[in-house]
Amino acid sequence: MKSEIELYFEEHKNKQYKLFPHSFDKEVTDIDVKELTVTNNDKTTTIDVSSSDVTTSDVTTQAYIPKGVSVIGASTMWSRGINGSGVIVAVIDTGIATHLDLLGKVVIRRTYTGEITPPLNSHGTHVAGTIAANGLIRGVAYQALLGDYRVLSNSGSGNYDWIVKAVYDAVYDGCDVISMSLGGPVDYPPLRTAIQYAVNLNVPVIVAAGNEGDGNIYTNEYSYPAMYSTTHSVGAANYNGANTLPAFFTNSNNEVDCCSQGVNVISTIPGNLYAYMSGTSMAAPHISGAAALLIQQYRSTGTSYTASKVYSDLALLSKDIYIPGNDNATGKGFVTFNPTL
Ligand SMILES: [Ca+2]
Ligand SMILES: [Ca+2]
Ligand SMILES: [Ca+2]
Repeated sequence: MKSEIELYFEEHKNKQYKLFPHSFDKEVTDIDVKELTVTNNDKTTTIDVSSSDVTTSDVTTQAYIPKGVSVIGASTMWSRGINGSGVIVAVIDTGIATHLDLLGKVVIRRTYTGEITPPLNSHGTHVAGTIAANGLIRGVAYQALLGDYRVLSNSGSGNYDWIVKAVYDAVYDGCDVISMSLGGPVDYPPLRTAIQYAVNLNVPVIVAAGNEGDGNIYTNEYSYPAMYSTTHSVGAANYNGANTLPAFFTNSNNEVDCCSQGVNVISTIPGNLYAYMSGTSMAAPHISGAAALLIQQYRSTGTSYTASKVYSDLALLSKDIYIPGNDNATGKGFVTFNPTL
């Protein structure tokens, strides 16, 4: 006799966890690779800088700073020596491919999907680059290390229990932040319990809000684990100063905590390439990187912290946008370390 939950899994096996970009592939060019060609180890490159999403900022490093990394104000922290050093971020996703911009980054690799060949799906590598790339482009916490927890297959599907196991493993492995750019429509109690466990051990869990949004802030769309109050749920926006708006696809509900750049985000993909992708999946890793910066800062000043402190400090960094005050699409607002933005 199968349990209710086993029957549920059989019924929903391949649709529980879907990658967010796939839900609106008609609206964005998912894998729109621009000309960013690595020629050799000196990292000479050509890049299509006609796109306003890519800006050269730090001339001393020659690294391209993607728009989302720029507008989260990461360089404000970098200039104080806070760059993610000593912090490990768990990326629970499709796996992280080898990439010159991620050399030496991945210190833990676990796979739950049964796939042992390099990931073909770009999603996890893209997320990883936004957090910690350190090469031609820079992630928010470019000196942070990564844990690769591969719970979504090349086809983009996963099993709830793999994700539950990955959360426990990430805590066991000593990861300092958990980043999850995934979600499904169901509240699965073991996942709720696993996330509570991580949070109790001071590991903040940063989660994409989901892409089922209808462009209407007054209707709710739900995704788990983003709906758990123990996570920090990140919506997607397209930064445009005081006129910053939420992305039309971003889920709205009263558990959205903040937002970050989630439209036309350039980052690393397999094959030493780069691509623009959109989704709350792309917004969340900016905040995971921000959490890594906060944790390094706490440690450097001998400040003890909890996951709740990370969340509340992220809330303090959230600049109100869109409808005045906390709102269901952008939460407390657009996170930035740059007080002048
Ligand atoms: Ca809505
Ligand atoms: Ca929340
Ligand atoms: Ca607002």
